[in-house]
Amino acid sequence: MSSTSVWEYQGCLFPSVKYDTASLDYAWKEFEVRDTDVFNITYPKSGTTWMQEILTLIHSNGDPALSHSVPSWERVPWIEHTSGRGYLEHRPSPRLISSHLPAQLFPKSFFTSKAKAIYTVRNPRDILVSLHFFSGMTGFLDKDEDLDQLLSKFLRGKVIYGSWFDHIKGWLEVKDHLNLLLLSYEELLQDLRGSVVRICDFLGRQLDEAAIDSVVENATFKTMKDNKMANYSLVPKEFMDVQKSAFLRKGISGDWKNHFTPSMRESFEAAYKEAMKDIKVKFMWDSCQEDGITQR
Ligand code: PPS
Repeated sequence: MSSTSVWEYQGCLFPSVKYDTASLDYAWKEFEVRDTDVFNITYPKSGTTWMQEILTLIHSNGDPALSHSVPSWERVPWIEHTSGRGYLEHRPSPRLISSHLPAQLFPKSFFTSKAKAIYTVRNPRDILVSLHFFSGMTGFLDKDEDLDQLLSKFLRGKVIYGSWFDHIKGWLEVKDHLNLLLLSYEELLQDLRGSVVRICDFLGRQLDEAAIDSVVENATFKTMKDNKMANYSLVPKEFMDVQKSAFLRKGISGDWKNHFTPSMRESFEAAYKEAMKDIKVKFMWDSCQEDGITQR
């Protein structure tokens, strides 16, 4: 597929499928955030689908019926998709909403609301590997490139949703003025139950032990991989071919070590060090290149 598969809106690249100027304008300028809304914000490949599952399960008190009968993208839809308005405008509260948007293109009304948001971050090295396999299984992203070429685009921000560095910095800059919980994919991996409890506390949801157990059980990699409402096997093959690469592919941290060459490591480390030098938050992958976040 040629590079025309992505297009630019306000300086940021978007896939040509599921997005257009009207949908991005709607999300940014028209969408009316309610104080009861709960947002699942991520840069792509950082754990969006995982959080969609966790939020659905928390909101149904651990009952997996909804997450096993309605696709994840309908349960916790993306505001910026062309289908966003239709799914969300008349949905009763509380709405669960996903978004990959950078802070500067996020609904303006969010910043004056009391809505809650969870921003899930992931080691960008693993995001890059995940994105590479994802690009290979979709019919709407460039796939004629090796990981090295994707790395070069990633470091220049010439990938969908723009620069990871800008995304992170943009959200970290505003987080203290918002109802925002910062979580990492690696924390979810390390302690799923503890993370679910943290999310419940943040959302003010009181689930009993059995309900929490059910959230955890139904949000494991294995359960989600077998759940056709979460594994994207329902999507037509021309858009996502799970035979080429499963959407829930490996579900681990540190896979980048199996794919980065020494020269890729070197260029990534140099770019990361420079771009992140003023960042106050210390990510655990910065010290052991594996795990979640700690605040400095
Ligand atoms: S997307 O396309 O942006 O919505 O993708 P996203 O859901 O953000 O990220 C996909 C990666 O998340 C992994 N994933 C999980 N890992 C562990 N446990 C669970 N339950 C889980 N659910 C999704 C998924 O496998 C993708 O990562 P990779 O590294 O490709 O396996």
